Amino acid sequence: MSIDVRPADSGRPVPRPLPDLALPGLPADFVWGTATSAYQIEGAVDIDGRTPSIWDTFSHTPGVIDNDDHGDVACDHYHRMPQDVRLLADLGLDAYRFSLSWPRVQPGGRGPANEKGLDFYDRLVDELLAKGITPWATLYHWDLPQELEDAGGWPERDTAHRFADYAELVAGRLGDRVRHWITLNEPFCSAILGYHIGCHAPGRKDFRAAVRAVHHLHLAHGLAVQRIRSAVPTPVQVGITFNPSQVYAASDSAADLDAARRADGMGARIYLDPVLRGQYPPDVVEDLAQLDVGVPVEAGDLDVIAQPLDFLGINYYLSDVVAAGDEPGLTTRVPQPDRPVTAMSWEIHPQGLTDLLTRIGRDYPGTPVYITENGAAFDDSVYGTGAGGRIEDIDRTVYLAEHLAAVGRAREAGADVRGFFAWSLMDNFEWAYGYDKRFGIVHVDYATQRRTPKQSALWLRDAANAHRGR
Ligand code: IFM
Repeated sequence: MSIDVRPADSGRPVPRPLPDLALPGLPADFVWGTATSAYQIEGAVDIDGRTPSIWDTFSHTPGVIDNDDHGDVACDHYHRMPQDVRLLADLGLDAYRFSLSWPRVQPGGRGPANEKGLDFYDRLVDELLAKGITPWATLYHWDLPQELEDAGGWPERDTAHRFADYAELVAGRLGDRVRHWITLNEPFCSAILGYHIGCHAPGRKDFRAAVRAVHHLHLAHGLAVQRIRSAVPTPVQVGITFNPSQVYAASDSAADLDAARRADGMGARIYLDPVLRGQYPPDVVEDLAQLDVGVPVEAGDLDVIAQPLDFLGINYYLSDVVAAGDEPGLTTRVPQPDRPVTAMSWEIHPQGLTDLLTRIGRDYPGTPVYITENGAAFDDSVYGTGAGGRIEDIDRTVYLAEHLAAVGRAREAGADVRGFFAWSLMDNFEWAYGYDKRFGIVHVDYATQRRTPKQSALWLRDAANAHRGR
């Protein structure tokens, strides 16, 4: 396990100073929040009518997840939700971004809503509002109902229409209280990791299918925006969350510059352009055509996909330096040994976030941005157990402070960034890495389900308060 539990003060290193609470560039009305997703925290996978998603199937496939972990219990949030909302209230942040489990709300992905499933989110929203926390609902954070995958999954156009129906069911029930909606979380991961690389559910390895999935996820988004807007009274805020790569060329050589263009095309512009500009980037379409891969666009699709949005969600963890690969058309990632890394071996590069936000502000003007995820896994040390236990996660605290400072710099350079959600509220099921990688600002002892705010949570609370002038 990546957690080191020691008796209070034994072997405790000399504490490093906490980062400054003053973060230039962040205004008093900046939104401070935390984020989670359904499969990563809820557990209760076969309760109250929920049916399996692709992640239940995938995580129960031997050998695909570290330690063969799965989300059957996770943080047991389904049963501990009121306590978790109290925890959020104690942190005093403005907003909480959660996702809904599609197969909990609409078992099998078709037909009427499962009222018991919707009741859970109904109660969650009420608990949040009662404590003055603004709910931000994400409709899809990767848990496609298994039956829809059996029917072909995201490479099939019909899945987009099924998603629109689901969006309408949820918006119809929660839309009187939820004002902030995110259609999809990181469609790159759903399409490329799920259907091309195969390290995420459903674990397929078929590039053509992955490109079809990209387009149908876009279509699902556009259709869902239309349904949300018709189901929810104004003022409603609807957006989508992408995790675009921030790509740098390893050198100024023509080959490396072209590698960077291609990596940016498939990692960022193939998502941003259709949704925010109503077209696929011509160079990306050309690159795909060279591989004999087509994007399955039908008449009218791009008009649906490019619905006006109220905000763009950006998830940022790392940037990429790339060079031309050994064969034409291939790119290779060039490690940067001078950069420190997290427990995921992800290079820490806050300037990449400034550069990404500045670029989005320049190339896609007019859409406010929220950082809907940023955070880091580190191997935490717990000093003392039980109620007196504490987690001095200075690396995570510094990571968050440096990335908030990077947002401040982007704002000063003109980027319209309005909020920041730390990933994650609590340690949880980190997909193919299971429970060993801890991203939480609240520690979870999985044996007892005890939650303990880490130093990073307390620092975030204090930083938010300092910026609100409290
Ligand atoms: O845990 C994930 C989350 O579900 C989506 N964005 C990245 C996080 C860290 O890998």
